[in-house]
Amino acid sequence: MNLLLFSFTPEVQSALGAGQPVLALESTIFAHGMPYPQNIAFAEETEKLVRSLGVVPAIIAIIEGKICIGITRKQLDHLARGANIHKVAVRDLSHVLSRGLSGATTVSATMRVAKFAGIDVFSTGGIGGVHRGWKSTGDVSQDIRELSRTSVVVVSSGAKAILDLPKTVEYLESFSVPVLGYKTNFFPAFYSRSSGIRIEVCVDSPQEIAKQFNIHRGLGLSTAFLIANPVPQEKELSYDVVSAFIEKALYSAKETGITGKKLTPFLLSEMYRLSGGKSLKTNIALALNNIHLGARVAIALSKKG
Ligand code: PSU
Ligand code: MN
Repeated sequence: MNLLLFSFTPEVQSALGAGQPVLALESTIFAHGMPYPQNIAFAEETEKLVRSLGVVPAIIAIIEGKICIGITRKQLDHLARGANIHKVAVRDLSHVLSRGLSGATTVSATMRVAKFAGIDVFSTGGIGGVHRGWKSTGDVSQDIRELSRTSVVVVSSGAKAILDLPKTVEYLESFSVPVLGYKTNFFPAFYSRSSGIRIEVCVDSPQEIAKQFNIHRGLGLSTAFLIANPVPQEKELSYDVVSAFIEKALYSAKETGITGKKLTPFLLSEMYRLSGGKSLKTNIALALNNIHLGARVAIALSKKG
């Protein structure tokens, strides 16, 4: 590993050195998935929440050609404003690093960097997956591929509702990724608590997640664990309302010819516009809920040694 490519904040470095619990957080969720300046407030709140639980937050991003594990307030501001901030999935890492550019990491790149750094748990909003219309476009997120080969615990509210959820769940099975419902037997639909798709494994505590993950690793299995944690009930948006917005957002994307890596940020911003800001409130609530659970899983895993 070329350590010169990495930059740790002193807080993260000392926590990792001392074996204290650390929670990885991605930067695309706020840099490309939320409007400015609400995204700054969100990122700051995430760090505050993690610290209040006795865990060290590690926001992962690329700043001027360095992989940052933990970022400063100034770097956060730079990422949140979004000017010249690349969206960096695993395949984009070498390009962005070699040119000294800056970028926000998606689920796939954040997982990979967390693994490099020895961080076991990562909390996000929703993973990328199989896009609707995948049959003609072939658009399947790199997140799926990364979940199939990098063993970290990813705490999410399932996959974003803008996706083809049944297909995404099938892909997770094809790629041997364990999906654990947190106090649920249904795969969440991001903004809503359930997609109606059944999942087999339901867990009730961070300790149970840690126990299963330790067995998984003990067997030398290299896939990730996907924890599916539904949005809190009081913040959920009804599936019918959300579906209507998604249909409209997908139509606009088609009309304007938006595809590839621009598609997810475009659909999220359309959801924000069409819902009059409600989608953002729900997105923030579910992400904070996932961070809360992720921090508790990080503590449980650190106790296991
Ligand atoms: N979840 C959110 N908001 C986001 C994303 C996920 O609540 O913005 C981002 C994640 O970084 C995820 C990416 O990895 O969208 C997937 O993009 P794509 O579909 O292009 O692979
Ligand atoms: Mn894609």
